[in-house]
Amino acid sequence: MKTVSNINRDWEFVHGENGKKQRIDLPHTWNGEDGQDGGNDYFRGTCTYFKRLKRPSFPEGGAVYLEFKGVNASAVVYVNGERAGSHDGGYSAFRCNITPFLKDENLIKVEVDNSINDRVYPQEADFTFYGGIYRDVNLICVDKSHFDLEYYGASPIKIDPLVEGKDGRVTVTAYPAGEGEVKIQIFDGEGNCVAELENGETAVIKNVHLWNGVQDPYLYRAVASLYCEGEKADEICAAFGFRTFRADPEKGFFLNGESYPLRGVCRHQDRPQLGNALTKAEHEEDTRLILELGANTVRLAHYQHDDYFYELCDRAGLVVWAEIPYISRHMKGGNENAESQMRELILQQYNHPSICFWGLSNEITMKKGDKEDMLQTHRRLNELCHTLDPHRLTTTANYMGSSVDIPTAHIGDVESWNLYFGWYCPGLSLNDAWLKKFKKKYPDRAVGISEYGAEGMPNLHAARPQRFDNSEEYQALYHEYMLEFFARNPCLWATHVWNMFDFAADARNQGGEPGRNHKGLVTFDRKTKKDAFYLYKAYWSKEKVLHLCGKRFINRTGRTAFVTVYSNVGQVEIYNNGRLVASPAPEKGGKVYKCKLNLEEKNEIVVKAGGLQDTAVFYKVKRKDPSYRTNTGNSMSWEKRKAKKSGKKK
Ligand code: GCB
Repeated sequence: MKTVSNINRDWEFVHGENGKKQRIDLPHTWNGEDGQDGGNDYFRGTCTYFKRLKRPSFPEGGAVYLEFKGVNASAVVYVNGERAGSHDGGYSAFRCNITPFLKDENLIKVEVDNSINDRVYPQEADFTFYGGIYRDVNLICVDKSHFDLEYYGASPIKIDPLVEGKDGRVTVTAYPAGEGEVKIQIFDGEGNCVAELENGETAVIKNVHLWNGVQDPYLYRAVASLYCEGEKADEICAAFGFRTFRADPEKGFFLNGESYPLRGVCRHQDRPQLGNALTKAEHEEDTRLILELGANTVRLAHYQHDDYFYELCDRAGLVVWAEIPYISRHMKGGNENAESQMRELILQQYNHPSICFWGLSNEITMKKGDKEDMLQTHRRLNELCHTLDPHRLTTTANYMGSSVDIPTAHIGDVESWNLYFGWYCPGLSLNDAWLKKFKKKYPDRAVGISEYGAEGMPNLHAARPQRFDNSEEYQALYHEYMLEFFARNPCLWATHVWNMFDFAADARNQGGEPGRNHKGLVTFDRKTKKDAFYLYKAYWSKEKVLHLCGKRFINRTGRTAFVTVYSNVGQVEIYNNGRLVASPAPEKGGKVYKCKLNLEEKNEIVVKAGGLQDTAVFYKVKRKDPSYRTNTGNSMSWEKRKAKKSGKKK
């Protein structure tokens, strides 16, 4: 029988620049510090990992594999000095058959390279490309007969569930290597066996229980067993779900025949110091926060995320947009890599019911490139997706600085645009104007907003918030507008906030904190929820929300101050120093309440609604608190460059 052992512990790491040796445990990155401190000068080169390994016991004729779940960006694996395998692409899994190289005592060496090149995506983007073996490494021992582990790092079981009326039809194919007989069983969510079938057969499940998004993410499970001479030689299982979906150009997204507007966030995965070297606990915390917000979809940007995250989305009912890092700049020499990353993404994550969309590219028209070659690449990627997966839709995240007519935008089944009007360009109302123009020209295309957002830092504040001030208040105002814009436009098949979390982008320097993109609704360390977080929560969550904004904006100047409250529990009352000062009428979808307050020396604000209460204290001060203003502004290159580009094209 197959055994899978995690071998994360006890590696030796040798830094490629300073030659420093270190005993480490995986997951690991060498850019945890220099990739987050700004300056765009983090080490991109080759570092080496070593691991001593005793020969594992495995049956005669069997095989031993090393399974790497994520190594950024290219890896060459050696066993006892002999090359056992290699891989290009920092976000997908790969395996090496190391059987022929094994001795009693073995030295595994992995050369990991995240240096600049023109072959492996991503090379240019607004995030840090942390080098390292930053996901799990497993040692897998299999019998002579086993399920195949040599096909693009894929799970050797493929599940195709379809819904027909009230029933589910599921075809399950397992891929044995070697001889044996495959038996497949299907279990429902309660653990009852509901079907038994032969390999490649289709089972009908009467009155199937659908996977119905966040409201009922019901999962089935398929188990394939491989028998050889009456003994079980291998077993593989995977969860799956039955659902139908479509994106209508006028009415938006439908899940299982019902309108289900996709409203959610994009996620970058990294954390302070850890970079991308995460454990399950961090993935679980991110899922909890996304669910707390009330989102029903997540765009897993800009690369393949950890297996476990897709699994969490399956269980949570979050509809996922999964994508490869074909981003910012088309590289003629990168076509093979873009295609192999797409192949791996689909084959490795095929069974997850949460995934409904494969993203072909992100803002790929931002730089001038070989346009025809880029177009061909998109056509090939699109075809590859449909060949490997006839059931899901393809999409693109397009650059707002390009014309709505760019052909790459229209190659996928649906499309989406990264719209930053009100941030990179002045004028929130340009969002409406843009969509109107798009719809006039392309009434039959399903369109969504794959990114929108504004910088917002919990330490920066403004009584009169403005674009580029990086204040928590401007970010909140911006999102107030965007939520109304979506309400006016139910045709949008999906909207994804950029971003759920702040993340590291070593090329940035703004707001007094270099190396960071602050468009998150939650800070990089996941500890602070910005005011905009509660705006979404009030709109989307079923939980009762009453949130008084500006709690961190303690020192106020002038005679009056604006008070903003986000709530979904009905009429709000606002008290200052024990006196009721306002019960404002709701604005903006009934979730936003604002009033102007006469400032006293000390203001103990209490807001009450639906049995909930929230408080803050503001002081009246003579001079603006200088710590509330950014002294670096938006002097960093990425933001400026992008603003300039978007402006130019208009
Ligand atoms: C985008 C990119 C994303 C950036 C974001 C920004 O359109 O797709 O990677 O981080 O803009 O904040 O500028």
